[in-house]
Amino acid sequence: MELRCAEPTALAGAPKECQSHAASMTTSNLVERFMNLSATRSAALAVIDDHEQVTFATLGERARRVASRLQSEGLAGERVALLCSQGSRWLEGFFGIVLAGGTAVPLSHLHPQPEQRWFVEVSRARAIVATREFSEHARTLGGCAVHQVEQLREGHARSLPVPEGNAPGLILYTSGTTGKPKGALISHENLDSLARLVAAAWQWRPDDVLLHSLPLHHLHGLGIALMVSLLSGSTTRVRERFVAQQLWDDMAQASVLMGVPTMHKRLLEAFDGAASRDRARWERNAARLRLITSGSAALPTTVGERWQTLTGSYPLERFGMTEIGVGTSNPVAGPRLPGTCGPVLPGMEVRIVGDGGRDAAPGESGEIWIRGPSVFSGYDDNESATREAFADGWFRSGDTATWVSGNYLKILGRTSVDILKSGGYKLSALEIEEALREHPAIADVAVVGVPDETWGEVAVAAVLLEPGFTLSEDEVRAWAKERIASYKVPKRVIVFDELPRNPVGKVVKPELARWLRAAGVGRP
Ligand code: MCA
Ligand code: AMP
Repeated sequence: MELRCAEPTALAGAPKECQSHAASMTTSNLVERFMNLSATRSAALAVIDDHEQVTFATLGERARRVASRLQSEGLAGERVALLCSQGSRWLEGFFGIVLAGGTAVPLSHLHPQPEQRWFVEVSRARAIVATREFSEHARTLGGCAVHQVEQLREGHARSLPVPEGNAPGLILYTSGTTGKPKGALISHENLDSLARLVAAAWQWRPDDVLLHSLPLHHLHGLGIALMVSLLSGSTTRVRERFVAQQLWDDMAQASVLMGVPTMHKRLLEAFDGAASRDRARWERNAARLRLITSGSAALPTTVGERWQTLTGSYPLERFGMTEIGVGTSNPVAGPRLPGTCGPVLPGMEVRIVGDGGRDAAPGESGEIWIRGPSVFSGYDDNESATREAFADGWFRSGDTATWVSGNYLKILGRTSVDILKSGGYKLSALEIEEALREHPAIADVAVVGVPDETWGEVAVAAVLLEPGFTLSEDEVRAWAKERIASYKVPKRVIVFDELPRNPVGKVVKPELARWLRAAGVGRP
């Protein structure tokens, strides 16, 4: 593949090494595409955030300066954590790290300090790149150096070698069936392929404007939304956080909206609660959008149908995962089947595999297995988890599904009772239990997912107390919030005298869920 760097006019001193790497480059490269865009789309707006509007040329130039400074600090090729506000500076930090051949480890301000410290430690990050507002806090996160993006981007840009496509560019932490989250190693090629395949399938155009308020420490916000839009040379309107009323107004200048089902539900609730004058304006705004997508969790058909009534189109649902990118997608043009995630995304391979590793017959269910260029290479420093996650080169998703209408994927559930999806975040019951067990008054705890209208599912903790202790729900939640992200903190904490157990003493979670329903927790 020919590697074309940004033209000197757009990026002064464009790296000569880029050309020399071109001959040996066989994989598609994230950095190459990003740098090309800063020349070919130089004057186009790449990002609009709450502070500024930045063109592709400026973004590219700033990222190269950040990379050059990181290089001179001895951080080329190293793992670097990123604690930045969402917007242009996040991208400058991210691309600065990957342009320097490093691996970015995005952190989130939604995590309390002990969790952030754990991510820094376990990822073996050598430094933290932070925006001004987070840099003081970042200094409390471990022994590594902290660099402020606003200062890094003030230096001079130097020549930089282009990293190989299979080099890890990103580590995203994802909750699993073990206590602590696992770090998914995502290569430049993985991200680039994801962006390419999704952009092609969703007919992305340079004049698209994506409305973005998803968190950037997860693949939906980072890869499926931001990278698809950015690497297509189009504009991304990034909001620091999701505010429904604001998004309705933002739609006036946007063409694509992506969200998790909880966001869609909240948007529609805000619409229903608004004054008729606002509703009329918002309805016009929504009608301008060419595409609304939903993912990360199942979209209730009632929510999808409301969007259809408002805009004329049912939201496009697709199946994605941190480890694989996007596996299937309903079509942009063509029938979208509510409650399904559509056919296989061109460029990917998806199977539904039943017992004994054979493909499930039509109408049968099985586990979703995926193969393709956006599938990650493995979990960081965790060979056994990586081995278990793959079978014959296929990634085993842990989701149970069936094909409907021939080739549309319908997700039926998960193979593990310990994985929850709440408002699009994957939560590990075991991780939450492990955190709660640290409380001196808690003798034992079991966490289960309970269906919920707004969040899809919420975590509920059933606890047994140490003799002589009392503990209120609020006390447990407040205590937990200092240790785990508040979106992981169980929405309800119920004290029991005993828990349903099997003969070997393990809590029988389906039975516990029934107990909770009997106690009035969760939908009947
Ligand atoms: C916030 N809270 C939550 C959640 N979000 N609790 C459970 N589940 C959640 N998802 C907590 C807050 O900490 C707060 O707790 C209380 O609920 C009320 O918060 P609120 O201000 O109403 O929420 P918010 O800040 O507006 O957040 C709602 C949200 C957010 C915008 C829907 O959850 C969100 O950004 N979700 C997206 C997650 C995502 O990007 N997943 C993608 C994973 P308290 O009051 O106690 O302090 S990647 C993936 O799944 C693959 C790749 C794919 O297919 O996309
Ligand atoms: P994560 O590990 O956070 O990337 O979440 C990936 C998981 O989200 C998948 O394994 C599915 O369980 C779920 N998921 C993603 N997209 C959808 C969807 N459109 N409908 C239902 N579940 C989904």
